[in-house]
Amino acid sequence: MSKTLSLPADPYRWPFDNEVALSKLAVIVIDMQTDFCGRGGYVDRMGYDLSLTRAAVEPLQRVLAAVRRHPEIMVIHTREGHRPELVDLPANKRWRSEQIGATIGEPGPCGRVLTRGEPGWEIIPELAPADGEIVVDKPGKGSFYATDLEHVLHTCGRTHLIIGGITTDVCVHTTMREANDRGFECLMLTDCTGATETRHRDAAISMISMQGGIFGATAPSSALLAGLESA
Ligand code: C5J
Repeated sequence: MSKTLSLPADPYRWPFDNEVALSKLAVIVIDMQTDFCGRGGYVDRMGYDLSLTRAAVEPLQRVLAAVRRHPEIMVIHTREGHRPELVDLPANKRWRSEQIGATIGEPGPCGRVLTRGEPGWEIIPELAPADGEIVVDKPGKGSFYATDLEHVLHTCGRTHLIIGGITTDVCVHTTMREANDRGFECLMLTDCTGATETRHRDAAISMISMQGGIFGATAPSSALLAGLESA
């Protein structure tokens, strides 16, 4: 008999179709890179409080430890970053980053800002992908844009997504919206995500529950951990 998951969430018990087999589930950890939560990275250089994006680290460690006990669940990590030649960096994205003092592609304390292969672009060691986990590199905010994520999920029969990472209001939200439009059933883990401003994080979480769950549902990671215990 296949193991299944069902858990209390907001605004409905997740998933909508009562329960999901672990073999149809993917956990997506978004952009837990030094550039978004480490000293000298992109977000730090823009002057934001790193404790807000780092708040997701420990809850995500607990979730990954629990999920890794169930090899049926697929684990996917994403990294935002640009090719060293910057041929995938739109001029307006570069210009905006320059205005705020963290020009993408230029050298900084963690190497070239948001550039593939540089120290700042790496996933932080605390959340390093384990052997066999999938890493998706993306040039934009959404994880589906200009990547093979959708193809991978379809090929591996994954219909339900549990999402965490940073930042809540940007890459996490964009990915959840993209996934929802493609018919994936999504759950965001509220304590496994953080933003550069608390009010933006809170608004992004609250928005998900409008209209009966406009993009899916949200739950604290404790609900997932309890659900996995009884799976
Ligand atoms: C941002 C992200 N905020 N990973 N990227 O620029 O959310």
